[in-house]
Amino acid sequence: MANCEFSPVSGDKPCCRLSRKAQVGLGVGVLLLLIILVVAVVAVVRWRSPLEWNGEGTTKHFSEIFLGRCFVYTQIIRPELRNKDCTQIMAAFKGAFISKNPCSITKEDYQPLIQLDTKAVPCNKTLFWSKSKDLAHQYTWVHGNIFTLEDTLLGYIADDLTWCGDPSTSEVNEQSCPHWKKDNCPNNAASVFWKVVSQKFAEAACGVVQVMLNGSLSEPFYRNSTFGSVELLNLNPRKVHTLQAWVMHDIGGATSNSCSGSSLNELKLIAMSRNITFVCQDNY
Ligand code: JS2
Repeated sequence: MANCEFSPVSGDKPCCRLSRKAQVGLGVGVLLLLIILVVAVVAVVRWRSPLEWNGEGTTKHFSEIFLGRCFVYTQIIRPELRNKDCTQIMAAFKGAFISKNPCSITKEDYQPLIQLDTKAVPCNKTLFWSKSKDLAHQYTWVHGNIFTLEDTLLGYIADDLTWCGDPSTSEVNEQSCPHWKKDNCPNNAASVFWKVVSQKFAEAACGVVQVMLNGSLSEPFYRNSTFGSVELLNLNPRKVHTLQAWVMHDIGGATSNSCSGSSLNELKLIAMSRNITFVCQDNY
């Protein structure tokens, strides 16, 4: 308690000197208050700033690129899609990952977007690929009447882009995004997107479907690839009667594998087990 003493000489009002114990208590209280204040400020700063990851951040000017590609695709490449609302498509795309934990994205998060992409590829015109992206795209660019996933609206818009969000903000995270391996984050926004659209692309395929494989690799076909683990297993045998593999070799490169190799034989067995006829051609 404070000891109150009246000083007759100065006529001052009674002045209260805190007891030693009260002074220590007050000091500890002030110190605790300061610590709580500092912790609160740090927490707010950290809460407000995006999480840091090992992968590259969202592609710069993401929204502008997204909208630009959407308009090019719907107004020039596929004018029959001119009535598609690119702003609505981008809102549905962002709605899948903005303000969410970037390592807990689900297939359901992308369903509103998938429902906006209704154009299916004509029968006999689907081209899958694995470790042969550039050649596959050169082929479809030249031939025009056969389509990879990246020749469809969503694949065309998203190809080679990086994106992720953060629980603390409604903006994309441009500083960093989770790396599926280094951050042990398989359910990141981009990986889940490609699995979802690859599955839908395969489910919609019909007639004879093609896959371009890289014969300069020791294993042109491997089960854990997106083609091997998602698309091949989501082909509908009631719609797809034949899978045609094109094993392509780098010109002047190693010819380490071909239709007669064990890797292609594994693919053949999987196709046949799903009642899909398998045909293979070297260097189609
Ligand atoms: C990250 C991307 C991108 O049949 C093809 C395509 O339809 C594709 O969707 O899936 C197959 C290729 O995947 P796969 O067999 O694992 O081969 P890869 O050469 O290792 O290509 C991996 C890319 C798969 C998904 N993906 N991922 N960033 O821009 C991108 N574009 C695609 N298609």
